[in-house]
Amino acid sequence: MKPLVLQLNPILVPAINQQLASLYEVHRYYELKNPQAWLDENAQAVQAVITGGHTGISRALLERLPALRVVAVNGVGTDAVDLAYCRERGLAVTATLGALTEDVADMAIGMLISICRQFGGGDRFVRDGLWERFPQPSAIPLGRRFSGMRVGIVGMGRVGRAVAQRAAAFGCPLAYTDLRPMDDVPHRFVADLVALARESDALVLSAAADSAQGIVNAQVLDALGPEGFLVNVARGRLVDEAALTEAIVAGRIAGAGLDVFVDEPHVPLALRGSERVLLQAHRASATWETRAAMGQMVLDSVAQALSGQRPVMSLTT
Ligand code: 8YV
Repeated sequence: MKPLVLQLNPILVPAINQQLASLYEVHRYYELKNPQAWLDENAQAVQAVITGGHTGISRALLERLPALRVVAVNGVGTDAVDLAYCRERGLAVTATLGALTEDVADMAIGMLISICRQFGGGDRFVRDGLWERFPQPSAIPLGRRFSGMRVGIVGMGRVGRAVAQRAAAFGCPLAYTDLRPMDDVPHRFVADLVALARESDALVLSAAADSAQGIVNAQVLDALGPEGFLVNVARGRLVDEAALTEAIVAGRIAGAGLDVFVDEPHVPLALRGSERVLLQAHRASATWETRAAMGQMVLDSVAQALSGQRPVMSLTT
């Protein structure tokens, strides 16, 4: 009999799904009509869980799965999994470390350039026929130069470093904040986030959200100021979303590029209605290349755990 695997959110690469199906009896929790009834019948037999970084798994569900040997997160964020509990239980929680770094950094820089140069507004101006109605160049406001902008990076992990590498290529002076300065990072460390915001033209959020919550608050946004831009490719909850919405609507910051939100897929209406923001549906890692690499890591982690090995990508065992 094939081992039973419970999948909590979809994998979008068919070849990965085919391999999963050939090796395991895969049940898609998100497609179950009656998840409780399914659990009553099958929970005891589940050996592996596959989930997304944002979805994670609740402690209550973990407690219902006594035979579980691995939670394979198809992502790098493990903030939605109770790692301390899993560690105590000797349960492997794996992540797709390193697989999505380049794509997420590309997205951060892409969004930053887009909000500085108003790609969204420019596209709509042409698409909606406004260029023909208002052909004079003054019909669209001038944008802001990204090259050379002072960029502050919040969270100097893999993604933060990849953002720094890209921003450096655009001639941007860089500074960063994190829990502590890092010996192997050549850029300036600024311990205080308000101070970093004050001396940055753009803040890029690439921090883990395991403990940090609402760190980008009204004070940080005001320090960033009416000429400043914010990009978030990490987690929505790093930002006080109500404060951000107010700052955007009042023009207390210049603009924001947001791939993540507090309560996905819900995005505050005021943000949806603002020309100052560029919105994405949590897609920073959504390329074929990255999702295939992530899927392969998930396959490897499940195989390693179920064959009794410590998964190479385990964060808890
Ligand atoms: C993914 C993420 O969209 O890595 C993460 O933590 O949030 C994202 O890159 C997600 O995990 C896809 O399942």
